[in-house]
Amino acid sequence: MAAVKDTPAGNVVLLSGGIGGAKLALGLDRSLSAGALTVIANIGDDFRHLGLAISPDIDTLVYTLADLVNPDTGWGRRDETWHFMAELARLGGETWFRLGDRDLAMHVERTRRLDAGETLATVTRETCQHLGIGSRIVPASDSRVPTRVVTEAGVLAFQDYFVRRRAGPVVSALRFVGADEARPPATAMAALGDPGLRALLIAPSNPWLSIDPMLAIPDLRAALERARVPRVAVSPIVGGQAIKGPTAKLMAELGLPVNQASIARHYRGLIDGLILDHADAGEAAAVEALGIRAVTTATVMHGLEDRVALARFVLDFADTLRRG
Ligand code: FO1
Repeated sequence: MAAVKDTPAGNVVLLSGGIGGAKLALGLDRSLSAGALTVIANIGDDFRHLGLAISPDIDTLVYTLADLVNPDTGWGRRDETWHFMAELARLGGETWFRLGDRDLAMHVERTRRLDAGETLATVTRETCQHLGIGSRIVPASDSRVPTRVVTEAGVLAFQDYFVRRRAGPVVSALRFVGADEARPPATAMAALGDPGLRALLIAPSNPWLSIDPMLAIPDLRAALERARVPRVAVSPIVGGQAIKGPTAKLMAELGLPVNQASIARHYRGLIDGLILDHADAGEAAAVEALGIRAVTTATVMHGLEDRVALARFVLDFADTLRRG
């Protein structure tokens, strides 16, 4: 599809997790002029595995914006082969977290550079340059902020909970270890404080698993709280279900009604507007009662056209919320 560039000038910041957020990031990347988009990426899912530094949400964003992502899974590389995993299985190695042969190059190179003392922000920026990505992808912090999931089965590392146990154990709380001391990279703070900032967006990612690890970083939360530009989130819940992943299950386990008011309440003080799917038009009034503007559109993104259409809707809605 030929990308029709959006007209009003200004930079945009998107807070994003992995698969769902990356779809909106792609729509924004294709709608805005080159370099106008900064995506601040969740690092709560990051871990060391097989000696390698894994940053799943960064890689999902990178592969999506570089048009290299596996369209079937939403993570990892397209045209992937799995010889490494097969040989690892033959040796009795750990295979619950799958690293494809092409994806392995990303991990080996990132690990080498981090171990040589480079920052995650630098490695990510240069990876984007090598892959021809015009937008900036910036980790929420250069220091580690690993998510710990407090469950009926004990306190679990994020990928143990999410991938190995398929988000099965009932969750009672989440912890973001090191968040209090973490600082966003200078590029993230510069993007958030940019006088040319047009809008601050929150992707339709899981608010508790993917966005909260970033909001737990004091400077990031404060930047959202004091922003003078329109702040808009896209709800990840459609018709009482998560578009993808365990958001609805998690909300129920945390004792929250699985509805739009719960999402709005969670982001209260951090957003001016919430975008709902048409299916949830009946819940707009409950969101507005919380002092947050609510509008509806088609939020389920199947192809590139849907991603671009949602991106343009988000930008247009944000422009209507501009304060004087
Ligand atoms: N998700 C899975 O469900 N199974 C996997 O084996 C798996 C491997 C994997 C490898 C690299 C990568 O960047 C992502 C990977 N993911 C896998 C996805 C990822 O762990 C989760 O979807 C995110 O952490 C949640 O945003």
